[in-house]
Amino acid sequence: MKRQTRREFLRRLGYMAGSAATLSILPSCNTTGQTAAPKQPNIIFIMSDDHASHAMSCYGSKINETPNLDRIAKEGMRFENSFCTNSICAPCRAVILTGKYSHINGVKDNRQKFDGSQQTFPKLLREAGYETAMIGKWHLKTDPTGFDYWNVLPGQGRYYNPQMIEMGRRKNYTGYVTDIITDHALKWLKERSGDKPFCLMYHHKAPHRAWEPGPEYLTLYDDVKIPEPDNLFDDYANRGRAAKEQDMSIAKTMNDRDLKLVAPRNLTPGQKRLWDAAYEPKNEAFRRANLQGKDLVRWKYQRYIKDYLRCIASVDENVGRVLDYLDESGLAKDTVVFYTSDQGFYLGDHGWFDKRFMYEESLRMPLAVRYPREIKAGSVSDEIVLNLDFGVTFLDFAGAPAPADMQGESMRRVLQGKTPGNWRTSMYYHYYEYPAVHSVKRHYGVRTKRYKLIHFYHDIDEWELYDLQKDPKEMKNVHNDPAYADIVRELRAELKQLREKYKETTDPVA
Ligand code: SGN
Ligand code: CA
Repeated sequence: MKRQTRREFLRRLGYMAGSAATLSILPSCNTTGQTAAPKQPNIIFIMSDDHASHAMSCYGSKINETPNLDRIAKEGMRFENSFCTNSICAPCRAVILTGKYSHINGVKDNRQKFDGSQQTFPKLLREAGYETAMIGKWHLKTDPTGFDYWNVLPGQGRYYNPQMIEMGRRKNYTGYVTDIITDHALKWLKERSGDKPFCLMYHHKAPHRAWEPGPEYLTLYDDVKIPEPDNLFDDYANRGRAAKEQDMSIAKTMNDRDLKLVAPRNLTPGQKRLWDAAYEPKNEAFRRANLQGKDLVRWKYQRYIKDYLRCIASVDENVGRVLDYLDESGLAKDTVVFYTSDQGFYLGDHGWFDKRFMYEESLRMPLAVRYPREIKAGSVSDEIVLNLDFGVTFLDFAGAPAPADMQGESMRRVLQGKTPGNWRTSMYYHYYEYPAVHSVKRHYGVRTKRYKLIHFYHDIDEWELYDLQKDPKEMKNVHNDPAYADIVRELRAELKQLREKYKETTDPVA
């Protein structure tokens, strides 16, 4: 598809917002003229970095529109209760690759290296006859294994003029990372030999900190005020030390680079001209205004959220290019497309950015899956699904048995609208990276559809309980409220059982 101008993009957003498109519900069996379902469908696993579901219009975002990402949900299934088991980048990716919790796969935090010699789903898919590729953000510190082709960013990678490592060889590119990763993904799709089913992992860096928008979107949202979350000025009353002692607040933690008061260092002269033309007038007005107190926080929130959403606009546009290619090439009907993010993110909620906490905004992973042959268009599931489940699910689509030591469950029957009767009713979480950047204390916990119990440990020993039905924004810890004593008892038992089930032996008060 031809690259669209910002004006075209905005016009399309307006059009999308106004039209209630009627979508046909495709039957899971073949309709006349359709070819037979392939034994092994192709898989495209699209993952962005730090994209919170409340910044996706199919999840009811009040702050942006994501028409292309929404297509996946509208033509497939959207998950209301998709969670990660450890809300940080490398650990989440290691869980996805292995189908095993962090304490088993060895990557508990962003500092540990992934042992690529262990069993992973790409290796198993290859054994099952798939061609596999990994393109984009990897962040696991060792070279990818199990892929016929890989081309990844080193570490976090750069937004502008990134370097990429293609099968071990470093190359520099001029341009914007979201476009470049997509160009590589499309090139691979177009050039692969085509005689095997494929699994493509197409992983964006965006919208990770420091939220540097692409050249087309530098002034998107300039003329609007993005609504603030109700708890932008949360004072953490009724909660424990962990929420009070974090270092990820919009008010105190953001620096001049985050706020674009200084330009990125590695722009070409042409990119720098565009950048300065977009930011300098706004920065000059900001400096003149000499804002203080809450007004300053409000300004920082607007600057942050607009840049974050601008990065998402590029992701949305580029995912649209891939979806268009699947349509044009005829691959769409035989390809299962997943869209998710390595975890959620705080969009000013509780006054924060970043992730890590087991609180809702960062525990949630957006998840939409399209496969017209099996998934009813426009369906929504509230079953609890986890990043732990992806590998087993892919193997199920490939018709390959999942090894007994993979800890996830296949989502395939949930996707078909036939959830097994014994599907999980709770999930286990564990975050380890403390002391470290953002100062989020170590914690583990259990979440059911209604409740969440968390134990913060290490240099603290505090329990929190949230009643998500009464308090969806988690503003009041009711752990010590006698009315919840029975719930606490039940959840503690559930937590113990989950820790045993997943062979979690980490001493919680070590
Ligand atoms: C960097 C960011 C942090 C972020 C971590 C982990 N700082 O250190 O804000 O929490 O990555 O993110 S930055 O100033 O370098 O952007 S993760 O998604 O890779 O886990
Ligand atoms: Ca991330």
